[in-house]
Amino acid sequence: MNVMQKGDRLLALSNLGFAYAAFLIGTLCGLLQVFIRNDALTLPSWLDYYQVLTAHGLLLAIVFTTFFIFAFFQAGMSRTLGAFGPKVLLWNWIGFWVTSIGTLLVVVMVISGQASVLYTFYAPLQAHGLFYVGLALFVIGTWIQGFALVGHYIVWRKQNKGELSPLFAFMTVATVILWVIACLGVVATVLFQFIPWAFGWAQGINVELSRSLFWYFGHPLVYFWLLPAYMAWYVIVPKIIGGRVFSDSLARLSFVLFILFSIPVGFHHQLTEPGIASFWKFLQTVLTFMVIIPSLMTAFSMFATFELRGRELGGKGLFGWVTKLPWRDVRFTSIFIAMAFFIPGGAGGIINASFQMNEVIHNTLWVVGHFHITVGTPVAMTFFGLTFWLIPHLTGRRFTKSLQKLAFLQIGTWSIGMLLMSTAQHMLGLLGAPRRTAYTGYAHEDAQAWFEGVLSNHVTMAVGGSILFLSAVLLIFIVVQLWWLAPKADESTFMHFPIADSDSSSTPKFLENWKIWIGVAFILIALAYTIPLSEIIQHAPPGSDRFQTW
Ligand code: HAS
Repeated sequence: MNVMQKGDRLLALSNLGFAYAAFLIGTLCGLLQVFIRNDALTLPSWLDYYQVLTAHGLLLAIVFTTFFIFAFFQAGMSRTLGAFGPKVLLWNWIGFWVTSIGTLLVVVMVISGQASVLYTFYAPLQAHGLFYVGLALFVIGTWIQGFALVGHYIVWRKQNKGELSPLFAFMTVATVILWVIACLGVVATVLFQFIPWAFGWAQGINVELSRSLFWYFGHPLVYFWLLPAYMAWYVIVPKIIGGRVFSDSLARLSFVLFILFSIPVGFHHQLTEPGIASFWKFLQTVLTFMVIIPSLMTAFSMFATFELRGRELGGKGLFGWVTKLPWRDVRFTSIFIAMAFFIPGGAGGIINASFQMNEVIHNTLWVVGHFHITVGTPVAMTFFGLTFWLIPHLTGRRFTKSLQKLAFLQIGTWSIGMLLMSTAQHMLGLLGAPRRTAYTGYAHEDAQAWFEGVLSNHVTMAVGGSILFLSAVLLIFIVVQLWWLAPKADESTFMHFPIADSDSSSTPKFLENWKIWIGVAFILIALAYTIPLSEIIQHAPPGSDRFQTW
C-alpha cells in the first residue's frame, strides 16, 4: 500500500467538501417537507413545495452520493495502485470542475424557480433549458473523472502484466463501467429530447421515450450508489474487524453480475405505464430478479466474514461469535446497522419488482419509504462510517474519543429517525397515500383515516424527519472537527487506511476480462430494449406540449 500524495488527498477532499455541503442543504429541504405535509409550516410565496422537493432529491440522491463516491474512489485508487500521475490528476481535476459547474447550474435553476421538475424530471414537465445543460455537464464531468481512474488502472495493469488487480481497484472499475453504460440513456434523452425541446428547437416531446430512457439510467443509478457501499462492506469492514475477505472470486463475480443485470431492468419502474407491451415488462421483471442474486451473495459473504472472525476470537455456539465483533468501533457499528437496514430495504425492492404487487405500491409513499431504507440508510450510513476514517486520513487529524461518542449519537439518531419516518411511509403507502404531492389532506373521510394510525400519520414522519435533521447537523459538526479542528495526529495516521488485501490466487482470470462482460451487458440490453424502444418511437403519438405547473 502506498502513502497518499498531497495532490491526491486534496482532490478527494474537494469532492468530499462538495458532498457534505450538498448533504446539509439537502437534509434541510427534507425537514421543510415533512413539516409542510404535516400542515405545520407554510412556505413563503417565493418558495414552492416542489422546488424544495426537487432540491432535496437532487442534492441528496445525486449530488451528495456522486461527489462522495468519487472522493472514496480517488482515495482508494491512489492508496492501492499508487499515487496518480500528472495526467491522471489533471483529468480528475477537470472532471471535478465540470461536475461542479454542472451541479451549480442545476442548483441555480432550481433555486430561481425555473426547474421544479423533481429529480426524475419527467416530461412533459419542462424546466429551463439550462437545467438540462447543467445535467449534461454533471454527467460529462463524472465520466471524465471515471475515465481518469480507469486510465490509472490501465497504467497499473501494464506494469503488472498477468496479475489480477487489487479488489478495490477491480470494484472501482466495475462501478465506473456500470455508470458509463447506464448514463447513455440519460445522455440520449437530455441531449436529443429535452435540450432541443426546452430551447424551442424541436416541437413537442415523446413522453414515453423520455421516461424509458430515463429509467434505463434510473435503475442502474441505484447500483451506482450501492456498489461503493458494497466495496466498503467487502474490503473495508474485514480490515476493521481484523478478519478477511471471505472469497475474492465471489466478490468479483457479484460486481460482474451487477454490470450484466442492473441495466436491462428499467421497465420495472414503468409497470403501470401504457405503451410498453406486457411481454417486455415481464422480461425485465425476470431480469430484475436476476439482479437480486449478487445482493444475496453479498449478504452471505458478510455473514461468513463476521462468523469466521467471531469464531477466531473465541465465539462459541450458534451465535456466540456475534458478541465478539468490535461493537465499540463506530466505523464498524455504523456500517453494520447500514447492512441491517438493507434487509427490509431489499425485501421491499423484491415486493416492488413483483409485477402484480407493484400495482399496490406504485406512486405511493411506500416507494418513498423504500428509498429511504436503501439509499437513505444502507448507502448513506455506510458513507458516514467511511467518513469517520476517510477524513482523518486525508487531513491528518485524530478521530478522538469524544468525537467517536458523538458519532455513536449521530448514527443512533439517524437510525431512529429513519425507522420512524420510513415505517410511517411504508404503512401510509400501503393504505394508498400518494407520493410526489404537497398535501394529502383529502376531503374524503376514508382517505383522512389513513393518517390516524399510531405510526401511520404525518406527525410520526415529522418527528422522524426532525430527528434526522438533528443527526445531519451532528454529522456536519463531526466533519468540520475532523477537517479543521481535531488535534493533529502523528504521521502513522496516513498508514491507517483500512483496505483489506484479498487472496486472489484461485480467482479465475476471466473475471477481469472486461471485454466479455461489457459485450454480454450490451447483448442483454439489446434484447430487453431494442424492440420496445423502436415500438415506442414508431407508434409515437404527437409530441407533447410543455407543462409548467409552478
Ligand atoms: Fe429500489 C424504486 C426494486 C434496491 C432505490 N428504488 C426505487 C426508487 C429508489 C430506489 C430511489 O421493481 C424510487 C425511484 C423513483 O423515484 O421512482 N430496488 C428494487 C429491487 C432492489 C432494489 C428489486 N432500490 C434498491 C437500492 C436502492 C434503491 C439498493 C438504492 C441504493 N425499486 C425497485 C422497484 C422500484 C424501486 C421495482 C419501482 C417502484 C415503483 O413502482 O415506483 C434489489 O436490488 C434489492 C436486493 C437486496 C436484497 C437485500 C440483501 C441484503 C443485504 C444485507 C445483509 C445484511 C447483513 C447484516 C450481513 C435482497 C446485502 C446482518 C444484520 C442483521 C441484524 C441480521
